[in-house]
Amino acid sequence: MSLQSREEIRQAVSEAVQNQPITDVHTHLYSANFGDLLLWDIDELLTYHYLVAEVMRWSDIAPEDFWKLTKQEQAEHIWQHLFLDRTPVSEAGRGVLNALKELGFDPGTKDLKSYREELAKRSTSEQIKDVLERANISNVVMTNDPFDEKERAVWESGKKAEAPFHAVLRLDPLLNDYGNTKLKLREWGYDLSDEWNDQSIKETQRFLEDWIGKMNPLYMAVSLPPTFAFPEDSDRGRIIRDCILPLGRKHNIAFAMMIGVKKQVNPALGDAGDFVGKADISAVQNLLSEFPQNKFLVTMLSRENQHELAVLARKFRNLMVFGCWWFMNNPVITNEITRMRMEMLNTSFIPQHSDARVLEQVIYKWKHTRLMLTDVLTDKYADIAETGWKIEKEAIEKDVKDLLHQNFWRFIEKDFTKL
Ligand code: HDL
Ligand code: ZN
Repeated sequence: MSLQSREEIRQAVSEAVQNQPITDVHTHLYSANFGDLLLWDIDELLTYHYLVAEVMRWSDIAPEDFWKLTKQEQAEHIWQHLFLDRTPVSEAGRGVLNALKELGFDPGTKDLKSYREELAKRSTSEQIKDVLERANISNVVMTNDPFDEKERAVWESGKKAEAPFHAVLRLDPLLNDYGNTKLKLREWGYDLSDEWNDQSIKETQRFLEDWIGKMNPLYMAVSLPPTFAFPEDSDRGRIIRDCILPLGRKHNIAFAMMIGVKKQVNPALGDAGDFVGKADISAVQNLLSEFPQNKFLVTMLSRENQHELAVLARKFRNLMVFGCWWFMNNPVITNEITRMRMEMLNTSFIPQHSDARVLEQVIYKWKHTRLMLTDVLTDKYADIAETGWKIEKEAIEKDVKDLLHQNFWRFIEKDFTKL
């Protein structure tokens, strides 16, 4: 059935976007068997580090005093300053209200106590099932850090990611702090030399392959500073060249680079203390060009890097651009970035990931993304219909499936050593 009026197109787009189960390609969520590593409930929603940063602009509390409060007291402090004393118009504030609404609560009652009491009746597994169903999410990709003692213990006990959760091998301490991490790896039995030599390469690769074996990760990932450079005569440059990329080719595992974070510019704020900087994208260009048999997932944190990242993806098929990361995940920017990507890459990109740290966040992060994507796709299809091209409902559904699911899995499965 071909659609020609804008309203017909919008209706078909809205249904397709709503009905398409999503693969969420980057989150900080965990399957229920990882225990309290998975954060959920209203107090975790309210103490999300995005809201901690925002409350510090109104409250006079000293950060160190805030951290001494209980989780519930922290949540109530944020609720008072950001929700009761003023309207929660920020993206993170709106998100809490939309999460409550989609969970069947009435945010209009502003009755935090009742939300807390109702959620306390649920088990973690029940909440995971309910939240993923409401958000229509079919796959959740985790962030798994072998250097986090608590998480390491879960993996060492033999636990695995439970469907529909999938593991990712996150490597920030190895790539961004090798000097200290080397000492820990030696404690774990990896016989690393003082200088970088064949022994170091062999043992670092052994460490990586041990964890690839444990986790069966969909990709290896790292967050990188705006100063990230490649090639670079540094520990990071050598480990990427000698270990990450050879194993990526051997095991057909993508390397995800999340570039542009200035860590801890205000350490007193904890996770809320990270900042952003424009990166030199030539590092990505050099990697893509020198390693055509590797595949790279890339997202960047600075708005100023977004246009050149989209243009770079036009040059290299082994680059998959993904998400509107962190400070990019605001409607004014996600709308701009998604239109720019579609105008330059057609539908060959992954428009969003939730980056959720708290389970219920996927409800609002994906509600907001679906609203944005519906607007963008309606405009794009209307532009095409205006030329006399017939827009078919089935074609819309196929495009939406690519954007929200298939582009990721096709890229994960594609082996660039065999192209
Ligand atoms: O490094 C990352 O994966 C980032 O997403 C950080 O976790 C950041 O604190 C975050 O949650 N951003 O949304
Ligand atoms: Zn993240």
